[in-house]
Amino acid sequence: PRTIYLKDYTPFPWVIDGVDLTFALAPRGTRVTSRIRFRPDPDAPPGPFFLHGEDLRLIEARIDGQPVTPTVTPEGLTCDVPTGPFTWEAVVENDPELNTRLEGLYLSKGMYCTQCEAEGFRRITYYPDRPDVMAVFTVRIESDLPVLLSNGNPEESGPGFATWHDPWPKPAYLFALVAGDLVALHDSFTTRSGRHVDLGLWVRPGDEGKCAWGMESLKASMRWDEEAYGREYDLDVFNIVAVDDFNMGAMENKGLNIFNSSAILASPDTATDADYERVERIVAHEYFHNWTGNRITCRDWFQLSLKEGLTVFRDQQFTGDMRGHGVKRIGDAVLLRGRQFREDNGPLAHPVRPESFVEINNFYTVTIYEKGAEVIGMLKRLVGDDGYRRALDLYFDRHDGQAATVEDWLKVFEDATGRDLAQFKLWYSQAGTPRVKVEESWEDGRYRLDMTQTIPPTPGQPDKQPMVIPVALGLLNPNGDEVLPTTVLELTGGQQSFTFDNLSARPVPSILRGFSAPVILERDAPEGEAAFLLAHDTDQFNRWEAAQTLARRAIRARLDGQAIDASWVPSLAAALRDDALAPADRAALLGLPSEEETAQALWDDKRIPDPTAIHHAHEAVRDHLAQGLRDLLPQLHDGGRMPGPYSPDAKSVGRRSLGNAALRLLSRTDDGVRAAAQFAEAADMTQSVAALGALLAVGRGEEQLRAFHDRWAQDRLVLDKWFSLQVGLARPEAAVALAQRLTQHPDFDWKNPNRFRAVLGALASNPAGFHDASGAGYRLLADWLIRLDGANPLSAARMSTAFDSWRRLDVDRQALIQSELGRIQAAPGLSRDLSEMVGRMIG
Ligand code: HT7
Ligand code: ZN
Repeated sequence: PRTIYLKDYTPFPWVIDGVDLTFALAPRGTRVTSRIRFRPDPDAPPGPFFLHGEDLRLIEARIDGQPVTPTVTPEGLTCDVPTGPFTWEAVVENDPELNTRLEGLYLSKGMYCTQCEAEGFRRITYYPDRPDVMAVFTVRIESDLPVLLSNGNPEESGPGFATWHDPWPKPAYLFALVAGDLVALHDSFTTRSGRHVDLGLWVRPGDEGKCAWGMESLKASMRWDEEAYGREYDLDVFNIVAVDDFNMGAMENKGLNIFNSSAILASPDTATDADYERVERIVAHEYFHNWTGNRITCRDWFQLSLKEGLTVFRDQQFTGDMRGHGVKRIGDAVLLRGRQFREDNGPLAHPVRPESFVEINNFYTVTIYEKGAEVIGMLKRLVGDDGYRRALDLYFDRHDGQAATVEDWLKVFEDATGRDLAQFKLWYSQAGTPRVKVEESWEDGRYRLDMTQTIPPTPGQPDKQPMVIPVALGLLNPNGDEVLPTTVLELTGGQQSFTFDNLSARPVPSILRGFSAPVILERDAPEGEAAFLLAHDTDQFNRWEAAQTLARRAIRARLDGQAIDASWVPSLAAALRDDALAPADRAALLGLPSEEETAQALWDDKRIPDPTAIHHAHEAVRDHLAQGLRDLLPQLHDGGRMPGPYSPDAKSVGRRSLGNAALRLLSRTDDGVRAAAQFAEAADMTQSVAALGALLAVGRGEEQLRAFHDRWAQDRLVLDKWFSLQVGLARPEAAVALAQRLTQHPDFDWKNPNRFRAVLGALASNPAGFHDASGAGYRLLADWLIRLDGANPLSAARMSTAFDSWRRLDVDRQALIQSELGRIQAAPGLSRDLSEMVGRMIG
C-alpha cells in the first residue's frame, strides 16, 4: 500500500460548478447517476483527470453528452477530457446490502445510510474525493421508503422520490443520504437573526421516547454557538438520524448529522448520567462542526486536527459551561493521561499534524482530537480570551468557504494578536509528551523555580526542540492564603528559571493549575505538600491533583510492600466533608488514577509494570480507603438518593456521582448490602448500573446480572452495558474466559461495532484480565480482529490499539503479543487499515 505524504500535496486541477446526483435505491444494485460540471482551476497547475472510485460497477460514462471509455483501476478512473469546462456524467452501481465496512452507502436494519468521512464517497460514485474540492450538491432519491433525507434544504417530494439542495459548497466527505421507515421528534429553533429552522430527530419506530434529550442538547448547542462564538445556523432544516450500525460516535454531514444510536438515544430508564452527558457532548460537537469543519474545512487530511482539535476544544468549553469547568477539566485530564499519553509514548505516537499515512482512518486518534484540543487551549491561554476571540472572528471571516491549513489557523492568531507563533507551531509537528522537571529554591525572600523541559524520542523523531509551554502557577503562603494568584509562566527554553521576590515566607507552589499544558510534571515535592494543597489550593484542578498525588503514593507503597501514609485518608476525609466543595468535585477526589496511568508511571521510572500486580495494588488501596472512610461513606451514599423524577442536570448528576462513588467503596465492607438494595429499588439506569457495577467489582451480583439481562433483553443499547460491565469488571483470572463465553452468546452480534466493543473492547480495558500471563487474552482478541477485519477493517484497526503498550511489558508477555501481531500480519487478505496499525506497532 502507498504512503501519502503531506509534502506531496498538489491542488485538484479543476473547480466544480455543481453536482447533481440521482439515487435509485436497491439493496443490491443501487444506481447512482452523477452529473458534475468541471472547469479548469486557473490557480492550479494542470494535471491528469482522476476520479476516485472503489468497489463500483461503472455502467456508462459521458463527457458533454458523448460516451467515453475511461481507464478504470481498483482506486478510480482516468479519462481524456476537454481543455475547457465540461460536464461529466456517469451511471454506477453499488451494493448497500453487502457493505459491512459501514463506509459509503450501507444498510443498517433496513435503513439506508451513508458514512463518507474520510474517504467513503468514492464507494458511492466516481468523484474527486478529497476535502479541498468543494461543490454545491443537488440530490434526488428514488425509493418507496417513507423517509428520504439528504443534505441541505428539502425541495420537491412525492410518492417514491424526494429532492434536496445544499446551497453551501462542501467536500464530498460531508455528503449524506438516509432512507428508511423512520419516525421523528420535531421541534424548531429561531436563530438570533430570525431564521426559522425546522429540527428533526429521526429514529426507528419504538425509539421515539428516547429523543427528547438529544433535541434539548441540539437547541442548547445552537444557542451556545451564537453566544460564545457568534456563529449562526445557515439552513432551513437540521436533521439528526440515529443508526444502530456505526463505526464511531457520530458524523457532522451538512444539515444531516448521522449518529450512532448510542450517542443520541437516552431515557431515564435506559441511559446513565454518563450517557446523557455523552449525548449532550456529541450533539454539541457535531453541531459545532457546522462552522469548524463544514463552512471552513481542511485542505487535506493531514490538517484533520484543524477541525477536530478545534471542535473538541469548543465542545469542552460548552460542556464546562453546562456542567462546571472544574469537573470537566478533570475528566479531560483523566482521558488525556489514560489514553493520549499512552499513544504519545508508544509505537503509534504521531504529531497533531502527521506527515504521512497509509490509511487516514487510522489517524482519528486521541492525539488528533484531544491533544489537538489541548494545543488550542494553550494558544488561548497564551493570547488571552480577547486575543482568542479576535483570532477566531478573523478565522471565520477570512476562511469561510475555504479548505484551510494549520498555517492559516496560526496566521490568524499572529495577525489578530501580533504574537510570533513560530516556536508554538512545534506543537503541531513534534510528537511525544513533554516532561517538565521543576526544582525550587528559597533564599533571602526570593523564591526561584528552575524548569527543564525534555521531549522523548518518538517513531521517526529522535531529536526534539524545546516548545512553548504555558505553566499556570499560583503561590500560597504557609497559612494557606494565596500570595500569587494564577499567573501564566511561559517556558520556552530547555532550561529556564522564574523568580519571585518580596515574599515574607517560603511559599507552597501550585504548579500547572488547570492542567495548563498536556505535559508530565516531574517534581520531588516536599513531604506534606500534597496534603496542604488538598486542603488549601484555590485551583479546583490542582486540589484534585493533590488528591491524585496522594493516591499515587499509596499505590506505589502497596506495590513496593510498604505501609500507606497514615495521613492520606484523614486529609481526604477532611476534603470530602467540606460542604463548600460541590458533590461532583468531591466525587472526583474519590477517583484513583487508572491502572494504565500507574503502568506508564512505573515505566517512566524504568520499571517493568506488571498488570496483575498493579491491579492488586489498586484493589488493596481501595480496600484501605473503604476501611478508612467507613464512617463517612454511608452519609455520602445517602446524599446521592434523590426523591422525584430523574433529571440529568449538573447538580443532580454531581450528587449521584458522589453517592455512587461512595457506594463502590462501601460495597467492599458491607457484603454488597447497600448495592443490592439500590439495585432492587433503582428507578433509573444510573442507579441501577452503579449498583450492579459495585456488586460486580467485589465479585458479587450474579443474580442481579441475570435479572438485568431478562429485564433488558430487547433493548440493544442496555444490552451493550450488560456485556461490557461484566467483562470490564471481571476478576483478572476470569475475564478472558468470560469474554470468550460471551462471544458465543446468542445476543453477541460481532458485526455490530457497539456490541463488538462491548465485549472485546471491555476486555482490553480490563488490563489485568487482558494481560493475563497465559496470553489467552491476546489470542482471543487477535482471533476476533482477524475475523472482524474481513468485514469491517476500520473497526478492527481501531481495536488493535489494545496491543500498543506491548514494549513496556515483561519479555514473556512481549513475546506472546509479538506472536499474535505476527499472526495478524500473516492473515490472508489483511486490510490496509489493520496492516498499517500492526506494522507500526511491530516497528
Ligand atoms: N468527523 C467525524 C469522524 C467520523 C469518522 C471518520 C472515519 C470513519 C468513520 C467516521 N465516523 C465519524 C466524527 C467527528 O469527529 O465528529
Ligand atoms: Zn469531530
